[in-house]
Amino acid sequence: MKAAAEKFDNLTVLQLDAHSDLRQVYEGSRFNHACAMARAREYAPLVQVGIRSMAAEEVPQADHRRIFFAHELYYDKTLYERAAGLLSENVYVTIDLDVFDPSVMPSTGTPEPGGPDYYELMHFLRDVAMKRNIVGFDVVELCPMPSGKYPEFVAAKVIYQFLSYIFSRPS
Ligand SMILES: [Mn+2]
Repeated sequence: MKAAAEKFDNLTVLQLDAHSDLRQVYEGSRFNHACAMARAREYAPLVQVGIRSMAAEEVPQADHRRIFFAHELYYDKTLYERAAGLLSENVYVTIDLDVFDPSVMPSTGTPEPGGPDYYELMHFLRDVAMKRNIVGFDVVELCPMPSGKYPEFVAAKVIYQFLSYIFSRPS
């Protein structure tokens, strides 16, 4: 994200995640996974989508015009358009797989109930890829379980499908 912010003007970081990850410091480190978006925001403005878990100390850190909670998205799908509308032309997308409901993606370190399903989230990613220039993305937090491998296929398909959306954008 730092490199993308150096290379591209007018960059926004779009975070899809169950967790806001806005702690300044966690367990003695500024670079703990719980601090990832506090660090990202030092380089580019953030839009956060699918959030449903925050520590009390993170609430005042959040920009409440730019955070879209899962329980609000569940009842009002037009909020996805509003989130997309906040993005600048260049967008870096960080996808924490725990953004999905655990019924879709159970293999994460910190699953949280109440997230969007596969079609809902991929529809949003397609919309973003059609309207904006995606300069990079990451997919994190896959934590495979011995009991079944379908979540690994979900993760692979998210990457494959998002790449297809990005490269099919009309020029
Ligand atoms: Mn997360």
